Amino acid sequence: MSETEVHHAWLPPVAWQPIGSRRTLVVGTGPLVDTVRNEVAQACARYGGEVRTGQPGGGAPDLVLRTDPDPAADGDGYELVRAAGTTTVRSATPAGLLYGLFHVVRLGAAAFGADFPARTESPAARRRMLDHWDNVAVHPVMGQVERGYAGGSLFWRDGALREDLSRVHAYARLLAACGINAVTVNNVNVHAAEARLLTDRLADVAAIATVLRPYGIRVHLSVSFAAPMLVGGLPTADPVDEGVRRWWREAAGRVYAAIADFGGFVVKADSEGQPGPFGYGRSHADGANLLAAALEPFGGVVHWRAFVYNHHQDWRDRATDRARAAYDHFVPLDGRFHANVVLQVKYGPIDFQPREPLSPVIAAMPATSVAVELQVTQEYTGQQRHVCYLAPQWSELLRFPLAGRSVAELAGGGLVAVSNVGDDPFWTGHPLAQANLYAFGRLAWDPGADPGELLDEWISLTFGPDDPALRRTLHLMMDGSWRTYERYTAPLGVGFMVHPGDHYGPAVDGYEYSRWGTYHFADRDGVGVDRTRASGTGFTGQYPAPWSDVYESVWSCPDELLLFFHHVPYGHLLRSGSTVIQHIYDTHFAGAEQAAELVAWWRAVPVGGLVTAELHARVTERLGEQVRCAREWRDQINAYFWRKSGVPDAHGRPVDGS
Ligand code: GCV
Repeated sequence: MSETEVHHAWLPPVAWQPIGSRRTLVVGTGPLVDTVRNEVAQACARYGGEVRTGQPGGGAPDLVLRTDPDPAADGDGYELVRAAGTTTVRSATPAGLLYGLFHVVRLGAAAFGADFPARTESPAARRRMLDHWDNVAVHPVMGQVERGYAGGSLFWRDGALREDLSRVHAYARLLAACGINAVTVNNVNVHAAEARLLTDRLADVAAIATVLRPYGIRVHLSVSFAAPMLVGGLPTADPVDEGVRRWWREAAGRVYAAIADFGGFVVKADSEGQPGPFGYGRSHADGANLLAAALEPFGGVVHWRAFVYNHHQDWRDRATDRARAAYDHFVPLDGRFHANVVLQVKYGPIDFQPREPLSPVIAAMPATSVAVELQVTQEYTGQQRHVCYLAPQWSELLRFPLAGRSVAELAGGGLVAVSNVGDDPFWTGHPLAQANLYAFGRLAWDPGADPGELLDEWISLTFGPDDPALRRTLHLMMDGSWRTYERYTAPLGVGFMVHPGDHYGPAVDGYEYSRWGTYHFADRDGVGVDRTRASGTGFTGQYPAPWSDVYESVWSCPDELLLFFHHVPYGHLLRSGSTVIQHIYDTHFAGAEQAAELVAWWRAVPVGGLVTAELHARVTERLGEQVRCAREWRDQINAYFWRKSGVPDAHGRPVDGS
């Protein structure tokens, strides 16, 4: 594969062979049905099969893809059955047919084997969305893609829309194949050039929408709360100002005139320097409802982010707790948001750490539509240089019974994730990081799906179904990789300890005396943040029963979250039976060793078939960096806590970095 070619990801031509070598009947009309027909026709052109429309002649079809027009129908579901030698997908909407087709692709030859009874599939989340933190103009610090680890943007280059959007077309296919149906095309930090996407550069957004539409994907746009001033020439952005309200209505009207199926706005307000309603003494309900009212006539939604906290904190001030902020700001507003506002809440109360408790906001706003936000881009999980398959973490989070209902059920507003793709030939920098994007889409569709099975599904699609040895190796390398990463980084849920700014690699005190509110409070006696009601910041009180009590007590708090909720002595005995300090040493030795084992496993994988020389070399190069970085984490963390505590390793290993 040359640098200009693009990796096929989970849609290599061979994945289409079972369909492409058979006879398929496609019944239905409309643009999405055309997409289905074209996909099947391309597969048939390659593998000698046949695609028909209308009534069949010349023998029964092997596959029937049928959408029965039902104007009242909504949604993306379908029915799949195999009987009397024919596999049939039936849907009430064209979108359902598209997702049904990709289900048949996933099944491969099994779709055409023994009969199976009818099963209906429909997504748990209506909106399954990827946010791109892509900048139109290259940002002096954050570059073309904020927290992007896979090259440039698929959409934008050096201040302009890319002329060639064929990568966007290929991306749309991949996204539809894993169930994604919404994409935000620019960063939530909206700078000057990006603010204009709403006005004089709207045509750029419309051009992207045209490419994504055939795959059932709607475009959303991140907007600045200050847009009426930045691009509208108004003296204020105050949400109660009639001129401001009119400006947003007209802006929304222009958007829908250009993009009839536009999804809506995403807003980061009063957060990390972005403007918001606080600037006018208004609430976030006032702010969100302003935009919601403008979008309402057109059926659009506002994804309003709950990531609001004081990023000018004084580290001496122990009463201010960043973890509390979203709840304190938003829960009092429950019931005050318009129906088309979706509150977009990061899964944890801090910031996409490898281990955090769930954000209590998710369970605390029954009268508000809530979406949960995950991070596929690996800002804090190895930046696509480390193997870190995140689906086990997401699955754990989505199944968690936060208030008698799982997080997936509470997320009625959908699932959102920050995308990890760029213009890299492998899409994601690390080729194995493609699995995270795939698994996010599949979990957004079915949060109950088993992450290990999703991994196997991804491996079989991406590398072909016929290599059990490769499948075993990749499964071994990836399935436990999130826990491995957790072992060699910040211990027991305390988080951060990353290099300031770029957030890569260890810096134990990197944020300890900073304004960002991400502390660990290690001293000679102990470590951790006291967030109890009894003696700390009271954050545990934001949880519903039983979690408020489970987290409050040092004895019932799960080990993996202990230092998130408690400050304990190094000799504190964990539920596992180990002490905190010994756990730190043990997990860091083990984690770095497990990272090193990845190299041996991968070395045994031969180049050949869909494991091209380029892909093999790229993974090898990334693994080298992972091993180096994991060792660095091990030595810095162990040395730091040895120096603080003076407690030696019980097994006599060197913990001073020697
Ligand atoms: C887009 C973290 C990241 C920022 C990001 C922010 C957010 O703080 O480091 O780069 O900004 O989250 O989610 O808005």
